[in-house]
Amino acid sequence: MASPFRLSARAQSLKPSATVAVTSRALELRRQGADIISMSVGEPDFDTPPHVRAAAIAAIEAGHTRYTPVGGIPELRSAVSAKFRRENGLAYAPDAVTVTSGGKQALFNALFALLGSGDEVLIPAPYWVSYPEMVALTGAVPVAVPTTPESGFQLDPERLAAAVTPRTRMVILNSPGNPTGAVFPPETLRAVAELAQRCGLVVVTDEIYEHLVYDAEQVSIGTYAPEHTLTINGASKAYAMTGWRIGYAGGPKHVIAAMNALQSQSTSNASSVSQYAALAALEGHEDTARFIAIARAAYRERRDRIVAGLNALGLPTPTPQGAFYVMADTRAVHPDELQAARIILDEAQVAAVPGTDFAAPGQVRLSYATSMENIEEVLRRLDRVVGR
Ligand code: AKG
Repeated sequence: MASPFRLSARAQSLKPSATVAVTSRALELRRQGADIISMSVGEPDFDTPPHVRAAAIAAIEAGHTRYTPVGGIPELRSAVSAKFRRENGLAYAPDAVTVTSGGKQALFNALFALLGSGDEVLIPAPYWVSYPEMVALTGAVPVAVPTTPESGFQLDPERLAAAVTPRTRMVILNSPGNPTGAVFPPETLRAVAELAQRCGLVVVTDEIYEHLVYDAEQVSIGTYAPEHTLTINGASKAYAMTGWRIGYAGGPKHVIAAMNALQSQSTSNASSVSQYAALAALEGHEDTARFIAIARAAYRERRDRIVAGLNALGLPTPTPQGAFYVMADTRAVHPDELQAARIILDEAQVAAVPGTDFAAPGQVRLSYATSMENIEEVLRRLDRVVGR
């Protein structure tokens, strides 16, 4: 008899996350004894700062191990509100803020609170793999707005405007961007803000890489069009807290309330212990800023080394201005990026994510959130693959 567990149409149409899939495969191969260097997942290789770890241990000892309010403990919502004001110039009151299990869940809740069947959502491409999948899950339609390596993957606001139709409801921005590392300058953000105001669009801006900028200025688009913007951020990338799963969003109060209603029916609240850890990261922002400065300097050095190394190998790679990814043109390895990533994994034992699900054909994404020794070794291994 056929299994009664027939998957829903929604589950059948959903692609698993390519970034998570490659990372899981690398971990599995490593468990089997293969000498894999993972350049796949976007995860800081630094440990969570000591003042944050200490706060989590203290929270456990103090018994903060129970359900919390759905949108987060009041102290953390106040600290997030203060952070938005201090670091981004954004005025989100504590009740215009919600805390989620990672930035990913903030995005998920926001899209489910705002989108309906047939709505169109503009997403500059290459994009992070999860944006179009989450949009499609809501029944809305993701619409890619291409950018090119030649322009450093900069968004052309006129191209964005040309993609607007009567069904367009939202633009998703991610600057600094994953996978491109592009940082959109103030004039681009101002043009997108004006477009949102003119056409009545929502801007969902994912600013999770805000602190990882090297040669550019990071500006929050919410300062230009506050009434059109929902801002998403989190603890993962800046504070090396990926496993703690703390994200947050600031936006109009009725949207935050709808996101909380969704959360109350799904995860209830982000981990109580992690919330106290994130609180320490935000309240101890001077210590945290010192940690970020050290990490940023290390990432910059690694970026410069890997970009120079890949270009010297004949794998054209633009210099990203932010985040910790490079997009290498791997057509010298194989014209198809899926094959190129497979060859790089099998023959060089380097795990990297093919550009396919980022809408980046011919390219492979490497995360340089790893040691300089690993980067040197990756370049030596790739030399053997490219020079075959
Ligand atoms: C990435 O590797 O692109 C990330 O953002 C982390 C993993 C994920 O996709 O959630």
